[in-house]
Amino acid sequence: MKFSPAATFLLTGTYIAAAIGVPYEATVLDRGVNVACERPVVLNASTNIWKSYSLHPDAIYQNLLQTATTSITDADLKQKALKLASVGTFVRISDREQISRIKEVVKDVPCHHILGLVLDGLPLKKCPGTGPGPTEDPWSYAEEYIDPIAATLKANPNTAFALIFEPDAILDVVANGTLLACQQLVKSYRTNVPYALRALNLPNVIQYLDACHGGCFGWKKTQKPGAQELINTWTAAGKPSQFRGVAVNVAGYNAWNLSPGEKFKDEDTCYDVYNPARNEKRYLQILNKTIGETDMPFHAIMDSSRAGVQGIRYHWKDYCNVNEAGFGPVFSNITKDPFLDAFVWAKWGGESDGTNDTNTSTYDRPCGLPDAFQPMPEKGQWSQPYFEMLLRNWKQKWDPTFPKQRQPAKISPRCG
Ligand SMILES: *[C@@H]1O[C@H](CO)[C@@H](O)[C@H](O)[C@H]1NC(C)=O
Ligand SMILES: *[C@@H]1O[C@H](CO)[C@@H](O)[C@H](O)[C@H]1NC(C)=O
Ligand SMILES: *[C@@H]1O[C@H](CO)[C@@H](O)[C@H](O)[C@H]1NC(C)=O
Ligand SMILES: *[C@@H]1O[C@H](CO)[C@@H](O)[C@H](O)[C@H]1NC(C)=O
Ligand SMILES: *[C@@H]1O[C@H](CO)[C@@H](O)[C@H](O)[C@H]1NC(C)=O
Ligand SMILES: CC(=O)N[C@H]1CO[C@H](CO)[C@@H](O)[C@@H]1O
Repeated sequence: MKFSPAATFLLTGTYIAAAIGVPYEATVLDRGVNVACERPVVLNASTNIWKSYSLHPDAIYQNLLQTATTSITDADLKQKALKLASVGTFVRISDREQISRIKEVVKDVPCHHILGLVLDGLPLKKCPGTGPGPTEDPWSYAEEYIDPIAATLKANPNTAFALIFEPDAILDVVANGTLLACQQLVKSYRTNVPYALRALNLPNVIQYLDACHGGCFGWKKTQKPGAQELINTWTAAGKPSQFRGVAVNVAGYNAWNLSPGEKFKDEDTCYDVYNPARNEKRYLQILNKTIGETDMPFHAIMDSSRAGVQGIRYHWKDYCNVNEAGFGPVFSNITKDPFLDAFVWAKWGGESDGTNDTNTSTYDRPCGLPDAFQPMPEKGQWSQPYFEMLLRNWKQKWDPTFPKQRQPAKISPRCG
């Protein structure tokens, strides 16, 4: 964008820099123009706020993309990469150290954007499986993680925030909650997540509690316990006014409304008798069977960042750097669904889910499965080959609402 010096003066107040001949920089000018709102933001959780706020393209991912795009040698692929230059993304806050990311990305959020944060900081994230397990949290989630985040959000009242609470944590709580080794994990989730919802119930915040994905609570046996855990968490939090509903498929690979649903290796033709939630659209309908009976608000956002290609996993639980995956639809507030508010990107495509290198701290066995892309760097590190694969497999014209869909998503089984 070109600005005359006069415009610079008016819009950014950087006239001193201009007067002494410092070159104009588009980003600097944009920051000057794209300032936060002039008054405190008040989000109405009874409405779909994505109709009035676009997901903000955060500066950290944008910088990663810029570097990655520069390194691409293929001209066509480079062109495609440039199309990501304004893609909206959530920012993951995976631990106490990453809280400082918020200050970094909040600087350039204009008034018509909303900054998305994935809060993924629970001190106990996975059940150890065997042994007695821990008897207390290793550190205080409330004091060391949530309180500083709340302080930062309160210090930016003129910026809108969308929060996703603790992706995938609920799976172990529901699936393994009775195991002795998981007792503290369950206690920790049931204390800490309600605390977070309560502490971050701020006017400039909209809340989505993570509900995992269809592979978690789509099964006949887990549908009710899964939905009930969500309801209990919301209730324990005191039914916060800024609570809007759930987030699904965060950092996942599931389809939105692929029909018939996705099938995995060794499954017979009746596979969706056991788990009818073979796409996230059906999953929301299933959750609503239980949640819809209560007064819990039930709207959703889906992470579509890596949902562009299906049928590439051997097993549903193969979650790590899935090979042949592709970028999915970018941020959209058009969903043609009664529950879904928006498609969002909640994972930075290109960032590793973990590695199969046994010598590292983020080693995870699934990252070495035959359907996982290898080799990959440690969790959270950038992988240029993986990024380029996502890009190659990105069907840009892919319409998330599938206007030409062959049949409407159905919950009824296709056999038996
Ligand atoms: C929030 O939106 C709902 C639904 O549109 C509306 O009924 C309600 O009055 C709004 N609340 C406020 C405080 O504006
Ligand atoms: C919502 O979608 C419409 C249609 O694509 C678009 O014009 C509008 O800008 C979107 N709103 C936001 C806040 O992104
Ligand atoms: C959600 O569930 C409730 C309770 O069963 C039902 O009344 C409502 O119609 C459902 N909503 C949708 C959009 O299916
Ligand atoms: C792990 O470290 C050991 C000792 O340094 C080395 O011999 C081995 O090759 C390493 N393994 C991998 C997978 O890098
Ligand atoms: C990780 O994957 C690479 C590529 O498939 C393989 O060569 C290597 O042996 C694997 N490392 C471990 C520790 O399994
Ligand atoms: C640690 C542990 O027992 N994990 C189990 C939790 O539940 C899932 C689903 O039932 C199992 O696959 C895990 O092994």
